Amino acid sequence: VQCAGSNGENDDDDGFYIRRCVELARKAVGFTSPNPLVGCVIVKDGKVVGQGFHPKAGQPHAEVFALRDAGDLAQSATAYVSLEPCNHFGRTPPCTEALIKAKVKKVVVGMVDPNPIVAFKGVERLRDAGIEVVVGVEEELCKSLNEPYIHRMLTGKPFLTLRYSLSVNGNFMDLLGDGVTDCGGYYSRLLQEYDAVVISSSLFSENLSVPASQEPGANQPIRIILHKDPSSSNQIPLAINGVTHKVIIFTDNKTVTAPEVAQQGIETVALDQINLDVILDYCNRQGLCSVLLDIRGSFGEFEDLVKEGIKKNYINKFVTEILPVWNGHTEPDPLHTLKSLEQGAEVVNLKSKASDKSVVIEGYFKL
Ligand code: AOF
Ligand code: ZN
Repeated sequence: VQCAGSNGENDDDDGFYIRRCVELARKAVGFTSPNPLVGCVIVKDGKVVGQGFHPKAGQPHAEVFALRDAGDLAQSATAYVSLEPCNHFGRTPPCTEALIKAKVKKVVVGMVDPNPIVAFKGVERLRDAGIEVVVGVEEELCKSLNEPYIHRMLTGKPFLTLRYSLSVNGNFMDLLGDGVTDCGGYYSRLLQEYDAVVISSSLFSENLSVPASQEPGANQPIRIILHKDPSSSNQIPLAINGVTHKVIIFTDNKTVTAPEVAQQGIETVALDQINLDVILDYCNRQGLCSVLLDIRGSFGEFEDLVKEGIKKNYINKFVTEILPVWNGHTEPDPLHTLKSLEQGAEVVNLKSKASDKSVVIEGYFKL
């Protein structure tokens, strides 16, 4: 690939190639946890001679694929990586050694790896080997690529997003504006980015849509089903028939799941109390970096979780969809109690996107 006006030697080109790394890294969205999304490009004399991305935990890192792609051309070339190359033996050997062995001349790094085993050590190792290293090119972009990974690395908790739909006059709604089945719709794309989605068991009993990413070959998040209503215990296995993605049911000790649940290989976790601490700890132990709390169905099941999330600063992000409907659901809604909470929460970095079906607003809780 010839890039007009780039020779890999000036700062503008550095940004260009790191943006290309991020583009490559995104090909694996949803598949890399607990590992980050990483892309790598090898550039020589203004030409891309190798590129790669990290496809999945356990598989080689981005640099290894890019170096393989470049072959001998990697010698004296510049390697661009969206995340600091690792300097440790994990499931795979250190990328620093692969870069040194390939005799690259320079390495441009998007951001330092927040993983304490790696942080700055990768950069140091490369510099010790006489390689020129530039750190922090398109850093904000690289950070936004790996929000969940960075958050879990720094806090030991998965990145948590709250999703819900409202009518234009602010009532909760079960519906999704673009429908779960719309490929390319915001909901399907949103799901694809998450490792787990927490849903209400009433989505099954009320015959609402069970979330799945519709994009071809997309990541299907693990469904965590909250099962707190004893009266619906028999409906779960019936509705789960035909669902091929991984499902975990969290029950409180008062509810029992029907024997068919276990027969379908669905794991049931019985808890004294279903709360966010337990859900997030469980996900963290499973190596899941991101969790979507999808508020539909039985709103009451989410009320305490949302309250706990706001109180303990566990909620990182919200995604609100406003539907072209007046009224909608009139039941008590999960955010209702929050209206009387003394504690407020500041949200920042708002973004909105309108289609003919809805307006989607997202933003971050200032933690
Ligand atoms: C990179 N490039 O493509 C990735 C990196 O168990 P391992 O061997 O896969 O190591 C996982 C750690 O390596 C992960 O936590 C992160 O610090 C780093 N991931 N590093 O230079 C990559 N995936
Ligand atoms: Zn590595």
